[in-house]
Amino acid sequence: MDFDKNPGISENDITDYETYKKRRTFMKTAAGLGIVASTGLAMKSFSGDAKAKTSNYSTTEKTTSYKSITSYCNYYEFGTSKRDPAKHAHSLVTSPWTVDVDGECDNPGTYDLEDLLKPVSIEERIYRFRCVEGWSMVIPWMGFPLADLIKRMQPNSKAKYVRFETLYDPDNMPGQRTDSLSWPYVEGLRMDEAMNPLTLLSTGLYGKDLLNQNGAPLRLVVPWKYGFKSIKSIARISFTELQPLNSWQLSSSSEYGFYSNVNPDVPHQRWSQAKERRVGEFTKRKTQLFNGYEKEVAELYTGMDLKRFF
Ligand SMILES: Nc1nc2c(c(=O)[nH]1)N[C@H]1C(S)=C(S)[C@@H](COP(=O)(O)O)O[C@H]1N2
Ligand SMILES: [Mo]
Repeated sequence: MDFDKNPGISENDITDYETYKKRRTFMKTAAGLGIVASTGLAMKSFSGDAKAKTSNYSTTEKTTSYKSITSYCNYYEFGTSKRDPAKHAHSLVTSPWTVDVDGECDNPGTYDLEDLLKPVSIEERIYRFRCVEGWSMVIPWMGFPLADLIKRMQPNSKAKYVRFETLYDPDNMPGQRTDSLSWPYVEGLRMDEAMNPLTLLSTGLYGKDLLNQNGAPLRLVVPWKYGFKSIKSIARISFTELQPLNSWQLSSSSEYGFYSNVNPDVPHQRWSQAKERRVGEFTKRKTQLFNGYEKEVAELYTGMDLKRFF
């Protein structure tokens, strides 16, 4: 990844979030009055639940526009430039979708996404999101705590880490026919990081199911870590005893570590991490330790030298 000097997107559409909230309120009222027509033909949406609650963990900062979030993306399976995923990710087939669960747990198996999502209630989480390249966004995710799913899989006492894999499908993911990264894309979390209530599995944003370029149909969101930890289009979840190696470590271990906590005091090998540009703004702002989620997550790292465990 390269330091991003200018995301180059102006934020004309600042009212996106207000519009979306109004639509949701309207849908809620309409549902209450029983006037929402059901055609039975529409594709099932995982994230359009008008009843979804906004979480206490949500920031009240101004959200980034839907247009920016869906057009300025990182998804190397579809190319290495920011515009590539929105142009090319339509070739990804996201339905039907299964997730393999394996490793140190009592309930391994191949699960249909619909079955995995049946018992969960989707809520809205407005999180800051910061890429290691130096840009950031505020995104209203639709999702549920990863902890909910982990508990159902019953990890055993050997399970110290959770490892995630993106779908491996070089026929439909052109980037996987190049060596821009090691494939499939892999990420990992320590078990306590995975169980932290901030850690989300997301199915959507702005009340709609994820578009392919944002990681449909299921992606991770870890708001206190650099964006690359938030792995897209998850096809496998494994419980492991050993710390997994992620794709960025495998490609450049001096630049990317396992922890990847947002940390203004630990520069990347090739650039400072002290500041960031919020997409849609011109003046850079100071980057906050743990991306501003210090109160929620600092205790996970007590006693650890975060310069060494970067
Ligand atoms: N499978 C996969 N997941 C991925 C990536 C990727 O290239 N492939 N890029 C990561 C990076 S570097 C970032 S910043 C975020 C970007 O998420 P967004 O495009 O939805 O904003 O996705 C992360 N997840
Ligand atoms: Mo990133």
